Amino acid sequence: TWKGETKIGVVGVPFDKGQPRIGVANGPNAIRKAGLVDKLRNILNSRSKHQGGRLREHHVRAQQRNRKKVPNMREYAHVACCNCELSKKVEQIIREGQICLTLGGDHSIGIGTVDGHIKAKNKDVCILWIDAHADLNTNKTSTTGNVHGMPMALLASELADYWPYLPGMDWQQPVVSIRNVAYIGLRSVDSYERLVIDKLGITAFGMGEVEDYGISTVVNMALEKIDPERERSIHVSFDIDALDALEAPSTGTCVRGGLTLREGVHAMEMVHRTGRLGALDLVEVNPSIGTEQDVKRTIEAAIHVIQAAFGHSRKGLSPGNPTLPV
Ligand code: 6HN
Ligand code: MN
Ligand code: MN
Repeated sequence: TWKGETKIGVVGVPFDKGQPRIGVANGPNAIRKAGLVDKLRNILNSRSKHQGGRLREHHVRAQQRNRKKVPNMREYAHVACCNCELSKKVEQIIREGQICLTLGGDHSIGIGTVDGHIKAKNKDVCILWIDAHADLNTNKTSTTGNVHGMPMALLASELADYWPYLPGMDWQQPVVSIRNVAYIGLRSVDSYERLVIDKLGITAFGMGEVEDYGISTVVNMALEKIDPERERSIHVSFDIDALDALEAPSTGTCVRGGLTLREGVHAMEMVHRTGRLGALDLVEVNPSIGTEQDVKRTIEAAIHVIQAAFGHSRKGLSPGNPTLPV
Protein backbone atom coordinates (compact mmCIF):
# COMPACT_ATOMS: atom_id res chain seq x y z
CA THR A 1 0.00 0.00 0.00
CA TRP A 2 3.06 2.27 0.34
CA LYS A 3 3.99 2.10 -3.33
CA GLY A 4 4.15 5.39 -5.21
CA GLU A 5 3.15 7.35 -2.16
CA THR A 6 5.23 9.79 -0.16
CA LYS A 7 6.68 8.14 2.92
CA ILE A 8 8.40 10.02 5.68
CA GLY A 9 10.85 8.80 8.31
CA VAL A 10 11.25 11.27 11.16
CA VAL A 11 14.46 10.99 13.21
CA GLY A 12 14.84 12.92 16.44
CA VAL A 13 18.45 13.54 17.45
CA PRO A 14 18.69 15.07 20.92
CA PHE A 15 22.33 15.98 20.54
CA ASP A 16 23.99 19.16 21.82
CA LYS A 17 27.72 18.42 22.04
CA GLY A 18 28.62 20.27 18.83
CA GLN A 19 28.17 23.60 20.61
CA PRO A 20 28.35 24.91 24.18
CA ARG A 21 24.77 25.92 25.08
CA ILE A 22 22.42 23.61 26.91
CA GLY A 23 18.89 23.08 25.63
CA VAL A 24 19.34 22.34 21.94
CA ALA A 25 19.02 18.62 22.71
CA ASN A 26 15.38 19.32 23.59
CA GLY A 27 14.67 20.64 20.09
CA PRO A 28 13.21 17.41 18.68
CA ASN A 29 10.81 16.94 21.58
CA ALA A 30 9.66 20.54 21.53
CA ILE A 31 8.97 20.41 17.80
CA ARG A 32 7.07 17.13 18.14
CA LYS A 33 5.09 18.43 21.11
CA ALA A 34 3.91 21.33 18.98
CA GLY A 35 2.16 18.82 16.73
CA LEU A 36 4.59 18.28 13.87
CA VAL A 37 3.75 14.63 13.25
CA ASP A 38 -0.01 15.19 13.03
CA LYS A 39 0.56 18.07 10.66
CA LEU A 40 2.73 15.90 8.42
CA ARG A 41 0.15 13.10 8.53
CA ASN A 42 -2.51 15.59 7.42
CA ILE A 43 -0.41 16.54 4.42
CA LEU A 44 0.10 12.89 3.49
CA ASN A 45 -3.59 12.08 3.94
CA SER A 46 -4.67 15.01 1.80
CA ARG A 47 -2.84 13.37 -1.10
CA SER A 48 -4.24 9.89 -0.80
CA LYS A 49 -7.37 7.99 0.11
CA HIS A 50 -5.45 5.46 2.14
CA GLN A 51 -5.17 6.92 5.61
CA GLY A 52 -2.16 6.65 7.85
CA GLY A 53 0.83 4.34 7.99
CA ARG A 54 3.21 6.32 5.85
CA LEU A 55 5.10 8.14 8.54
CA ARG A 56 7.47 6.42 10.94
CA GLU A 57 9.25 7.87 13.94
CA HIS A 58 12.79 7.09 15.03
CA HIS A 59 15.32 8.35 17.58
CA VAL A 60 19.09 8.38 17.58
CA ARG A 61 20.83 8.89 20.90
CA ALA A 62 24.49 9.61 21.36
CA GLN A 63 26.41 6.63 22.64
CA GLN A 64 29.96 7.54 23.37
CA ARG A 65 32.11 4.45 23.00
CA ASN A 66 35.61 5.93 23.23
CA ARG A 67 37.48 8.87 24.65
CA LYS A 68 39.45 9.84 21.57
CA LYS A 69 40.49 13.44 21.29
CA VAL A 70 41.29 15.73 18.37
CA PRO A 71 42.84 19.18 18.91
CA ASN A 72 40.37 22.07 18.85
CA MET A 73 37.33 19.82 18.42
CA ARG A 74 35.26 20.00 21.57
CA GLU A 75 33.48 16.80 22.62
CA TYR A 76 34.96 15.11 19.58
CA ALA A 77 34.25 11.51 20.67
CA HIS A 78 30.57 12.27 21.32
CA VAL A 79 30.18 13.89 17.93
CA ALA A 80 31.88 10.98 16.15
CA CYS A 81 29.77 8.33 17.88
CA CYS A 82 26.41 10.06 17.51
CA ASN A 83 26.98 10.72 13.83
CA CYS A 84 28.05 7.14 13.19
CA GLU A 85 24.69 5.90 14.51
CA LEU A 86 22.79 8.67 12.75
CA SER A 87 24.37 7.94 9.38
CA LYS A 88 23.28 4.30 9.56
CA LYS A 89 19.74 5.30 10.51
CA VAL A 90 19.40 7.86 7.73
CA GLU A 91 20.83 5.44 5.16
CA GLN A 92 18.34 2.77 6.20
CA ILE A 93 15.35 5.15 6.09
CA ILE A 94 16.23 6.42 2.62
CA ARG A 95 16.91 2.90 1.32
CA GLU A 96 13.40 1.98 2.46
CA GLY A 97 12.05 4.68 0.16
CA GLN A 98 11.19 7.23 2.81
CA ILE A 99 12.13 10.89 2.78
CA CYS A 100 14.25 11.38 5.89
CA LEU A 101 13.37 14.30 8.17
CA THR A 102 15.97 14.77 10.90
CA LEU A 103 15.20 17.01 13.86
CA GLY A 104 18.24 18.37 15.71
CA GLY A 105 20.04 18.86 17.84
CA ASP A 106 22.92 21.09 16.82
CA HIS A 107 24.25 21.26 13.26
CA SER A 108 27.13 18.84 13.84
CA ILE A 109 24.54 16.14 13.08
CA GLY A 110 24.68 17.25 9.44
CA ILE A 111 27.80 15.06 9.19
CA GLY A 112 25.73 11.92 9.76
CA THR A 113 22.62 12.90 7.82
CA VAL A 114 24.51 13.85 4.66
CA ASP A 115 26.78 10.79 4.96
CA GLY A 116 23.77 8.47 5.30
CA HIS A 117 22.00 10.10 2.37
CA ILE A 118 25.09 9.78 0.17
CA LYS A 119 25.52 6.12 1.05
CA ALA A 120 21.86 5.36 0.33
CA LYS A 121 21.91 7.14 -3.04
CA ASN A 122 25.39 6.19 -4.23
CA LYS A 123 26.64 9.78 -4.13
CA ASP A 124 23.90 11.08 -6.43
CA VAL A 125 23.05 13.83 -3.97
CA CYS A 126 23.17 17.62 -4.02
CA ILE A 127 23.06 19.79 -0.92
CA LEU A 128 21.31 23.04 -0.08
CA TRP A 129 22.88 24.36 3.14
CA ILE A 130 20.50 27.04 4.37
CA ASP A 131 22.23 28.85 7.21
CA ALA A 132 23.54 32.18 8.46
CA HIS A 133 26.90 30.38 8.75
CA ALA A 134 29.00 28.37 6.32
CA ASP A 135 29.91 25.62 8.85
CA LEU A 136 33.11 25.23 6.86
CA ASN A 137 35.81 25.48 9.54
CA THR A 138 38.44 22.81 10.09
CA ASN A 139 39.91 22.25 13.53
CA LYS A 140 42.78 24.47 12.40
CA THR A 141 40.69 27.45 11.31
CA SER A 142 37.93 27.37 13.96
CA THR A 143 38.16 30.08 16.60
CA THR A 144 35.67 28.28 18.87
CA GLY A 145 36.44 24.56 18.58
CA ASN A 146 32.69 23.94 18.26
CA VAL A 147 32.07 21.13 15.81
CA HIS A 148 28.70 22.54 14.66
CA GLY A 149 30.84 25.08 12.78
CA MET A 150 32.68 22.27 10.91
CA PRO A 151 30.29 19.77 9.27
CA MET A 152 30.60 21.04 5.68
CA ALA A 153 34.40 21.00 5.94
CA LEU A 154 34.29 17.36 7.12
CA LEU A 155 32.01 16.34 4.27
CA ALA A 156 33.81 18.11 1.41
CA SER A 157 36.23 15.98 -0.61
CA GLU A 158 38.16 19.10 -1.63
CA LEU A 159 39.07 19.73 2.03
CA ALA A 160 40.08 16.17 2.94
CA ASP A 161 43.80 17.03 2.99
CA TYR A 162 43.30 19.80 5.54
CA TRP A 163 42.19 17.42 8.30
CA PRO A 164 44.37 15.32 10.59
CA TYR A 165 43.54 11.63 10.98
CA LEU A 166 40.19 11.51 12.79
CA PRO A 167 40.02 8.41 15.02
CA GLY A 168 36.57 6.83 15.13
CA MET A 169 35.43 8.64 12.01
CA ASP A 170 36.62 6.02 9.54
CA TRP A 171 33.01 5.27 8.60
CA GLN A 172 32.80 8.83 7.23
CA GLN A 173 34.61 9.48 3.98
CA PRO A 174 34.66 13.06 2.67
CA VAL A 175 32.97 12.15 -0.58
CA VAL A 176 30.81 15.19 -1.24
CA SER A 177 32.24 17.42 -3.91
CA ILE A 178 31.75 21.00 -2.87
CA ARG A 179 30.55 21.58 -6.46
CA ASN A 180 27.32 19.83 -5.42
CA VAL A 181 26.72 22.20 -2.51
CA ALA A 182 24.99 25.59 -2.47
CA TYR A 183 24.58 27.94 0.45
CA ILE A 184 21.59 30.21 0.99
CA GLY A 185 21.27 32.83 3.72
CA LEU A 186 24.91 33.43 4.68
CA ARG A 187 25.69 36.52 6.70
CA SER A 188 28.21 35.45 9.34
CA VAL A 189 31.18 33.89 7.59
CA ASP A 190 34.59 33.53 9.27
CA SER A 191 37.64 34.74 7.35
CA TYR A 192 39.05 31.28 6.54
CA GLU A 193 35.58 30.13 5.52
CA ARG A 194 35.43 33.06 3.10
CA LEU A 195 38.85 32.12 1.75
CA VAL A 196 37.66 28.55 1.09
CA ILE A 197 34.41 29.71 -0.56
CA ASP A 198 36.33 32.02 -2.90
CA LYS A 199 39.23 29.64 -3.64
CA LEU A 200 36.98 26.69 -4.42
CA GLY A 201 34.29 28.79 -6.10
CA ILE A 202 31.54 27.43 -3.88
CA THR A 203 28.01 28.40 -4.87
CA ALA A 204 27.01 30.76 -2.09
CA PHE A 205 23.98 33.04 -1.98
CA GLY A 206 24.32 35.30 1.02
CA MET A 207 21.70 37.72 2.20
CA GLY A 208 23.04 40.26 -0.31
CA GLU A 209 22.13 37.94 -3.19
CA VAL A 210 18.72 37.22 -1.67
CA GLU A 211 18.24 40.99 -1.62
CA ASP A 212 19.48 41.46 -5.20
CA TYR A 213 17.63 38.62 -6.91
CA GLY A 214 14.82 37.57 -4.58
CA ILE A 215 14.49 34.17 -2.96
CA SER A 216 12.78 32.52 -5.90
CA THR A 217 15.58 33.30 -8.36
CA VAL A 218 18.19 32.39 -5.77
CA VAL A 219 16.70 28.92 -5.25
CA ASN A 220 16.43 28.36 -9.00
CA MET A 221 20.04 29.46 -9.52
CA ALA A 222 21.24 27.29 -6.66
CA LEU A 223 19.48 24.17 -7.97
CA GLU A 224 20.65 24.88 -11.52
CA LYS A 225 24.25 24.93 -10.26
CA ILE A 226 24.19 21.84 -8.09
CA ASP A 227 21.75 19.73 -10.08
CA PRO A 228 21.72 20.93 -13.70
CA GLU A 229 20.33 17.61 -15.02
CA ARG A 230 17.54 17.65 -12.44
CA GLU A 231 18.17 14.09 -11.45
CA ARG A 232 19.82 14.19 -8.05
CA SER A 233 18.33 13.56 -4.66
CA ILE A 234 18.21 16.89 -2.80
CA HIS A 235 19.51 17.18 0.76
CA VAL A 236 18.35 20.33 2.55
CA SER A 237 20.19 21.12 5.76
CA PHE A 238 18.16 23.93 7.28
CA ASP A 239 19.74 25.69 10.25
CA ILE A 240 16.94 27.65 11.93
CA ASP A 241 19.39 30.56 12.35
CA ALA A 242 19.12 31.10 8.58
CA LEU A 243 15.91 32.85 9.53
CA ASP A 244 16.12 36.34 10.95
CA ALA A 245 16.63 36.64 14.69
CA LEU A 246 13.13 38.15 14.91
CA GLU A 247 11.61 35.07 13.26
CA ALA A 248 13.64 32.48 15.15
CA PRO A 249 15.14 33.95 18.32
CA SER A 250 15.53 30.66 20.23
CA THR A 251 18.77 29.44 18.74
CA GLY A 252 22.37 29.46 19.93
CA THR A 253 24.05 31.63 17.32
CA CYS A 254 21.35 33.92 15.97
CA VAL A 255 22.29 36.70 13.57
CA ARG A 256 20.10 39.61 12.61
CA GLY A 257 19.28 40.53 9.03
CA GLY A 258 18.30 37.03 7.91
CA LEU A 259 15.62 35.32 5.87
CA THR A 260 12.02 36.07 6.63
CA LEU A 261 9.80 33.08 7.36
CA ARG A 262 8.09 33.82 4.04
CA GLU A 263 11.39 33.40 2.24
CA GLY A 264 12.19 30.21 4.13
CA VAL A 265 8.78 28.75 3.37
CA HIS A 266 8.95 29.78 -0.28
CA ALA A 267 12.34 28.14 -0.70
CA MET A 268 10.98 24.92 0.78
CA GLU A 269 7.87 25.01 -1.42
CA MET A 270 10.18 25.22 -4.42
CA VAL A 271 12.22 22.27 -3.21
CA HIS A 272 9.03 20.28 -2.71
CA ARG A 273 7.92 21.02 -6.28
CA THR A 274 11.08 19.42 -7.68
CA GLY A 275 9.78 16.09 -6.36
CA ARG A 276 13.38 15.23 -5.47
CA LEU A 277 13.67 16.06 -1.78
CA GLY A 278 15.55 13.11 -0.28
CA ALA A 279 16.32 14.41 3.19
CA LEU A 280 15.69 17.49 5.31
CA ASP A 281 17.52 18.45 8.50
CA LEU A 282 15.96 21.05 10.76
CA VAL A 283 18.56 21.96 13.36
CA GLU A 284 19.57 24.36 16.14
CA VAL A 285 16.15 25.04 17.69
CA ASN A 286 16.97 25.64 21.38
CA PRO A 287 13.90 25.83 23.64
CA SER A 288 16.06 27.02 26.56
CA ILE A 289 16.91 30.33 24.90
CA GLY A 290 14.62 33.36 25.12
CA THR A 291 11.17 33.94 26.53
CA GLU A 292 8.25 31.54 26.25
CA GLN A 293 7.03 33.60 23.31
CA ASP A 294 10.42 33.45 21.60
CA VAL A 295 10.42 29.67 21.93
CA LYS A 296 6.89 29.38 20.57
CA ARG A 297 7.70 31.61 17.63
CA THR A 298 10.86 29.67 16.79
CA ILE A 299 9.14 26.28 16.94
CA GLU A 300 6.25 27.53 14.83
CA ALA A 301 8.71 28.83 12.26
CA ALA A 302 10.48 25.46 12.17
CA ILE A 303 7.17 23.67 11.65
CA HIS A 304 6.18 26.00 8.80
CA VAL A 305 9.49 25.37 7.07
CA ILE A 306 9.13 21.58 7.44
CA GLN A 307 5.49 21.53 6.32
CA ALA A 308 6.36 23.51 3.20
CA ALA A 309 9.12 21.05 2.31
CA PHE A 310 6.67 18.16 2.51
CA GLY A 311 4.03 19.80 0.34
CA HIS A 312 1.83 21.90 2.55
CA SER A 313 0.43 24.65 0.38
CA ARG A 314 -0.36 28.16 1.50
CA LYS A 315 -3.12 28.02 -1.10
CA GLY A 316 -4.89 25.39 1.01
CA LEU A 317 -5.06 21.64 0.58
CA SER A 318 -8.18 19.89 -0.69
CA PRO A 319 -9.31 16.84 1.30
CA GLY A 320 -8.05 13.34 0.46
CA ASN A 321 -11.61 12.19 -0.10
CA PRO A 322 -12.88 14.83 -2.54
CA THR A 323 -16.61 14.98 -1.84
CA LEU A 324 -18.43 17.78 -0.08
CA PRO A 325 -20.13 16.84 3.19
CA VAL A 326 -23.96 16.99 2.83
N1 6HN B 1 26.00 26.78 13.34
N2 6HN B 1 31.57 30.05 12.58
C1 6HN B 1 31.30 29.93 14.00
C2 6HN B 1 32.12 28.79 14.58
O1 6HN B 1 32.08 28.60 15.79
O2 6HN B 1 32.80 28.11 13.83
C3 6HN B 1 29.80 29.75 14.25
C4 6HN B 1 29.27 28.42 13.82
C5 6HN B 1 27.78 28.29 13.92
C6 6HN B 1 27.38 26.93 13.53
O3 6HN B 1 25.18 27.72 13.51
O4 6HN B 1 25.52 25.65 13.00
MN1 MN C 1 24.05 28.67 11.72
MN1 MN D 1 24.69 25.62 10.88
